[in-house]
Amino acid sequence: MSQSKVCVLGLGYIGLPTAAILATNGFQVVGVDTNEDVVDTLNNGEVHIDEPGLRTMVQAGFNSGNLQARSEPEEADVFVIAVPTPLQGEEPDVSYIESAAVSISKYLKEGNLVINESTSPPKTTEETVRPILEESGLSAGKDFYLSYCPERVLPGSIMKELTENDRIIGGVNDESAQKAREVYEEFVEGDIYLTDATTAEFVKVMENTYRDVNIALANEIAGVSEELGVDAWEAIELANRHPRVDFLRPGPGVGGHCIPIDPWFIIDQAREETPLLQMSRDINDFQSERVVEMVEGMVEAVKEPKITILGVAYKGNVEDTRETPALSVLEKLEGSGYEVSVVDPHVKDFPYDLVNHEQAFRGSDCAVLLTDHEEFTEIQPDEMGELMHAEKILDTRNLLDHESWESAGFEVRRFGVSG
Ligand code: SAJ
Repeated sequence: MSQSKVCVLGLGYIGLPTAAILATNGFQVVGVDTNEDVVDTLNNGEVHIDEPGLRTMVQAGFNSGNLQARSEPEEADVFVIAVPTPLQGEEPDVSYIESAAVSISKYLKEGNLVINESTSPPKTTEETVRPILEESGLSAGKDFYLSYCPERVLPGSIMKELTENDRIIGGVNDESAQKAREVYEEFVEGDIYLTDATTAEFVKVMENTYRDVNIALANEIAGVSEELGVDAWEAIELANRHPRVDFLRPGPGVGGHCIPIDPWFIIDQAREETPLLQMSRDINDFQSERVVEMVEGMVEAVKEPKITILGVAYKGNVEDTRETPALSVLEKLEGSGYEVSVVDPHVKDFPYDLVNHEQAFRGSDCAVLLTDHEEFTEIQPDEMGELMHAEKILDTRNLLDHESWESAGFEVRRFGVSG
């Protein structure tokens, strides 16, 4: 299948790495994005996504002539849809997938293969993508092939996981699944499993829903631990010694463009069948409230407190702030009349000013660690303590060496450990 021409629609966190990997594994790739800035950035030799190893691979693709960026699709052997599927409220929005399918159908030819990689509500490929493509007069599974193949890469190690992870491919028929396998086996080192399109769509959202429910369980365990006077982190560590137990970790809430979103793709299809998924979403969203309640308890004697926020990215060591729980923490703190100052060494733009450690800690009544960035473990508590009005810190990720902060004179609070 290599030497084929592939058109990748959507040059975001998944589309661009996929285009780059295909271009350095024998395919001629045209990357397409409706955002002119993205196309211009790439054609100027720049890369708009901060992901280890991505820039090198994109530039190798461009330098070899096997990767180009365009704002319109063109005729190809294979089309890959890798566009966003955000939520509108609690409803999945598949309009980006629809417009990608419409733009493909103009160029669709006999023998083509179309692969939808975008996280999709189950049945989207069969009931939304397929009819749009068949408006070309070609029939899916016969004149052209149509499959669904989700990614399962962890932001921060996308380039590695895109090749190493197993892939699930779901075809509208067996031949479509087989045709898609011929593409992925050119670069996937993991195992490739074939099924139908709807099962593959369901598997993807199940995986992230599994994680959301288990994060909610960890958050609930943290609340109970505080009631019991038990250290939740120690209890989870010990429970996970059981060969078949794997508790996740409490935190200030669930961010990112997937985990807080994907459960709604299942809830939306079967609201009455999903009380656990809905309750898990509520539990995880309530965590930001818990942060504010704990901070209020730590600064209750202070008039107009200043709060230092450490980290606004949705998780450690990434720059992405999509759906970050930090935003609701900040809005709630400001709503309570607190002054806030924000530090995040990874994030470039954010609705709040991003300052350096000294500016953030100076005159602060309490620091709150929301994101487990590695850099925060290097903060010197005694230096920061001298700048602060009161030496207090709430570590919602159990990241810091709390003994060294305590010996520097700090009152340290942690999620899952009573005060
Ligand atoms: N979080 C916790 N406690 C934990 C783990 C995570 O509070 O124990 C929080 C994180 O801080 C973050 C959010 O949950 O705010 C999501 O983080 P994550 O690491 O679970 O997920 P993502 O969004 O970076 O990546 C997930 C992965 N899915 C699974 O692990 C099942 C990845 O494999 C998917 O490809 C990705 O979603 C996606 O794009 O779908």
